[in-house]
Parts: sequence; C-alpha cells; structure tokens
Amino acid sequence: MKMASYLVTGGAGFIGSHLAEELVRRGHAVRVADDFSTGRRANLADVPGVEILEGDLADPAVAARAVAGCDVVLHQAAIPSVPRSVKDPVTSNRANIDATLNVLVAARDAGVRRLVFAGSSSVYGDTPTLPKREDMPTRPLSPYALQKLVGEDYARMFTRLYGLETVTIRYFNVFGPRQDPGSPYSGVISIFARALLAGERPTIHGDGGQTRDFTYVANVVDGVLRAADAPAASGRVINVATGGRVSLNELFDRLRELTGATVEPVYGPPREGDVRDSQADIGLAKALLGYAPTVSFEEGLKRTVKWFRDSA
Ligand code: UD2
Repeated sequence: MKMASYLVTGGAGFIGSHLAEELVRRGHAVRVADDFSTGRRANLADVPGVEILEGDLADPAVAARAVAGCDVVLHQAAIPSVPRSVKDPVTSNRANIDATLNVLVAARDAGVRRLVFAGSSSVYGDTPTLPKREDMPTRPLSPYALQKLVGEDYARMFTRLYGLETVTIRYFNVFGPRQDPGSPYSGVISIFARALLAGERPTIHGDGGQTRDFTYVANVVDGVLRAADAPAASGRVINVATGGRVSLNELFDRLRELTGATVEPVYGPPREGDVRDSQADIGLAKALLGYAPTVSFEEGLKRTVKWFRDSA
C-alpha cells in the first residue's frame, strides 16, 4: 500500500515534531513547514527523511508551496500563548488566523484529503460546567482563545462551503519532552521542571488553585493521527485530553517529589486572560476516534522530568 504524504505545519515545534516523528515511524512521507520563530531544527534531529520548508505561512505563496502534493495537513503552526496574545494581539492574530486561513485556502485548492487543526481548550473560557463538552458554549478570555476559536470556525466553514474535510482537535495543556522552557510564555510544566532541576524557585501565578487537564504529548499524537483518518470525524470539533484535573499547587508538589527539589514556590499576581478550571469530557473522542489516553498524567510527568534531567 502506498503510504500517504503528510504536511505538518509547525513541525519543528514541540507537538509538531512529535507528530512528524510518529508519522515517519509509520512509514509516511513527511514535510514540515516552519518559520523557526519558536520551532527548532534540533527537534527533528532524530527524525530521518523529513523534508523541511522554511517560511511564514502568513504569506499565501508559502502556504501553497507547503501543501503541494500532500494528502493530509496537520496544521500545528501557531503562537500558542495566552499571555503573549494579551501583550501583542496583532502578531498572534497573524500567526493564528491569517496563516490558518492561507493554509485552508491552499489545502482546498490543492485537493488535500483532510486537514486537522490544532484547537485549544482555552475557547471554553470560564463557563461554569466541568468537564467541558464540545457542544457547550464558548467564551474566549484572551486574544489567543478567540483566535483558536476563529480557526476552528474557519475549518468547519471550509468543510461546509468547499467540501474540504477538516477536523479540529481541542488540545488541553499538552506537555512532554522537547517542550521549550526558554520563555516566560512557555508551558508551565516545562518552566517548573527546568527551574526545579536547577534548584530555582518557580512562580505560581495566583493562588495555585487553578486546575488543568494536563495531557502527555503521546496522547495528542494518537488523537490527531486518528482524526486524520476516522471517517466520522470530518467537520467535527473534538477534545483530546486525559479527562482529569490537577491544580497548579498539586503539580508543583508532584514535580518537587520527582525532581528531588526542596524549594518553595513564589506566589505572584494572577495572570490576565487565565482560565480558572479546565477539564475535558473525552466521550466524543472515544466515540468518533476510538481514542483513549494511553499515558497517564503521572507517567507522563515522570517521562518528562527524566527528559529534562537527561537533556540539561
Ligand atoms: C492554554 C490552553 C492550552 C493551550 C495553551 C497554549 C487553557 C485552559 N489551556 O494553556 O490548552 O492551548 O494555552 O500553549 O486555556 N503558570 C504559572 N507559572 C508559570 C507559568 C504558568 O503559575 O511560570 C500558570 C498559568 O497562570 C496558568 C497555568 O499555569 O494558570 C497554565 O499556564 P500555561 O501557560 O502552561 O497554559 P494555559 O493554561 O495558558
């Protein structure tokens, strides 16, 4: 059987590089498009045979070159940060909306079979009910959340108007090896793991009682690759997560145990645009994708700390 050809936008980034790695392992042809603003070539160093296209997808010509000849597009490229979008909504908008629209247009025009869009749990905002189900109302609290919502609406619209198969997977606080801890906008687990391994005191924004459905990256790779194929998934928006909920204070304690650190956190002011509680209902992913988490939060945290320790 001829293996399919995949484009992973943002494929040099954290989640994108894990997708590229698994696709190569399964024998597919993989092209990565990345502007290397946050992605790194080193993330693909151990992934043989990936074609790399360097460019900015906010340029329609780059988007067209990126999708040419691909059967499936996994659109991961984004500026994935709530606080960065609060600080600079225009730059985020360009990466998260303009580039997404260009990729959708290019995919439509090139006859791509299916596009899977990286959505975000942030679209739910602070609506009162937990866990979050896909048919619940959305109430974005930050430009980032709004931009991810527009992206998924655009994807669905392209399915309705032009027949391009699209699926949005709403990610819930993904973590794991290769997540870059190097900026104040990085994911909290990467920041905390690196600080604790260096004996430094991480900052908890707010009282630490906020909760997240922290999801190990292998689960997301599994969910996204299922979404690329599952017949019933086209035109749908689907949560992929573990279905649990851990507070920042609990996360800090677990990481302190795993790293052997003894420091106390510093408590700072709450972050603007932050969601208080986040937890996924994963029933739809189970029904439509046959998805179930394979790596628990605990096990994922162990693997992540080991990776940060080995690569320090
Ligand atoms: C949002 C989305 C997530 C994903 C991500 C983009 C929600 C619920 N989740 O993650 O699905 O789209 O954006 O990468 O909206 N924090 C600290 N100290 C630090 C850093 C963070 O206390 O040094 C707190 C932060 O205030 C927040 C929590 O940790 O309450 C998680 O922050 P994050 O930036 O890792 O991710 P979050 O929830 O904005």
